[in-house]
Formats: sequence, C-alpha cells, structure tokens
Amino acid sequence: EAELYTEYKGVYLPTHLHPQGSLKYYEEFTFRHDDILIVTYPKSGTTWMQEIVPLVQSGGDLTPVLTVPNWDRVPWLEETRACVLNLEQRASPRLFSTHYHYNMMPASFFTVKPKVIYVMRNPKDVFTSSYHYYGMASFLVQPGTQDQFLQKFLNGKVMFGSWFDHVIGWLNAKDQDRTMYISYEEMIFDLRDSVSKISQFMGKSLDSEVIEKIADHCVFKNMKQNKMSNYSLVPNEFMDRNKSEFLRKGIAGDWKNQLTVSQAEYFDAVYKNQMKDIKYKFVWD
Ligand code: PPS
Repeated sequence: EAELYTEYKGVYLPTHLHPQGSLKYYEEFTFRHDDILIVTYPKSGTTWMQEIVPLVQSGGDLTPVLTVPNWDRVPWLEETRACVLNLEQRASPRLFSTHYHYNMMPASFFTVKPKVIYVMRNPKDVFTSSYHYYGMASFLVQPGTQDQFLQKFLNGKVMFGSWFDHVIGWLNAKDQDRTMYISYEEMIFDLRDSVSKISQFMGKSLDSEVIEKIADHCVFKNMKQNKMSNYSLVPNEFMDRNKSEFLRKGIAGDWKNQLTVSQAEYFDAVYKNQMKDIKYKFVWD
C-alpha cells in the first residue's frame, strides 16, 4: 500500500500516475483565464466530458476525438503526461482535467480564474464504478471485500480521498460565476440539453444539428467504440479487461445491483451526516 500510493496534501494518489515531478509541475503551473478545466472526483464522468468538451470546441468536427487519446486531448494536470505535452505552447482555449480537491489547486488557479466544469455523480454509483475499477487496475490497492471497500471509500482511504470532501469543497468554491455544475445523471437523462448547456458555458453557439451530432457520438454505446476514449490503448497489465472494462455499464443507479440493503442504508446515513450543511439540490436526493 505504501508503495502504490503517495500521500499528498492529505489524500492518496496512485504513485504510478503521479510521481513527485508531476505534482511539482502542477504546483507551478500557470493557467490562462480562458482555460477550461474539467474537474471530477474519479469515476464521476471524466472520460465522458473529455469527449464532449473537445467536440463542442471543434464545433462537432470528430477529428480530435478520433485521432487523439483522451489523456492527451484533455490531459490531467496532476498526471505523469502533463509535463511532456508542451501545454505552454497549446493554443487557447486549452482544455484540461483534474481530480484535485478545491483546496489542492495551485496558486495560479485562484488568481487567474480559469473556467471550471464540475461533474458530480451519485456517490453510490461512484462507489460501484470504483469497486470494479480498483479490481482491474494494477496500480491501485485491491478493493478487498465489498464491505472493506465501503469502509475505505466512506473514510476517504482511496485515491483522491473522500468523495464528500471533494464535492463539498467544490460546491463551496469562491468565484462561482466561472464554474458550471452538472451531474452525470443529468447527462444520462438528457444528453442533448447537457451538451447545449456546456456549449453555452464555453461561449460556443452551436446549431441544434451540431448539438445533436455531438450528443449522438457521446452516448455510451457509441463512445465505447472509440479506441481513443475507451482505454483499449492501455496495456492489459495495467487494466485487466478480463476483470472489468473501463467503459463498464454507463448507467445511473447500478448501485442497486451492487450494494446490499444494509450497505445502502449505512451509506445513506453517512451521506446524510456528511452533507447536512449542503444546500445544493442533487438530482439523486
Ligand atoms: S476516471 O477514472 O475518473 O477517469 O473515470 P470516469 O471517466 O470519471 O468514470 C468512468 C465511468 O463513467 C462511465 N462513462 C459513461 N457513462 C455514460 N455515457 C458515456 N458516454 C460514458 N463514458 C464513460 C464509465 O462507464 C464509468 O462508469 P461505470 O458505472 O463503471 O460504467
């Protein structure tokens, strides 16, 4: 465990993906005001947004998403590849991802104020997706039994720490006018409307046919076919597809198939306590 994870600013990070040099690079990173940053707790819709945002940017031209892997197209700033991608040379508006909590963000973020698209997902589905992901990814600590993983997840002893801290931190973020909040569930419910809202936020006015084209490309069964986004380029030794696929089910409410009744009740009790001061109206409440 000590080797697989690095503790950084109070959370576990998978060492393999986030060596010290990468963390340092991000600490010193300089944002531009028109950068667009996709922010997520892991397993909340990152990959999905890494498909939608470049397509909005390109006005529906599929070339970027069919030719560039998602991790280079909308790179994670804390991840090992960021420092070799020459991000300083990229044309504006640059597109980035991050799993950082609000209070982990580097200094430049608070002064430059780039745009943020914050994607949230029902934490019971985040748990479910994570459970399968931890089981297939060789660079993560194996989840153990479902009960054991539930304890780790609810206590934030997993990569990127506590879901509650992440969501609460970003919901309480200052400068909310530069932030768009959206949920995975809204995207499942009406993808076209979500794409339309995202394009408005990005300041791109797109025709309804273009919005429809983007939404159609980004539905789960279509996106699953895109090898630049479905993680099939990652060797099996890192992600064992015999155990689970990265684009696994792509639905809302799979926790009902995963958690026992008592596990779900326990989860809800912890949730209620942790989220008691949050006024935000979640789709899943
Ligand atoms: S990561 O590791 O943080 O980048 O993972 P992330 O991409 O945030 O989350 C993975 C889950 O998102 C699902 N996904 C989608 N659902 C619906 N539609 C589309 N197009 C889509 N793309 C990715 C993916 O299947 C994972 O959820 P589960 O529940 O495991 O299927």
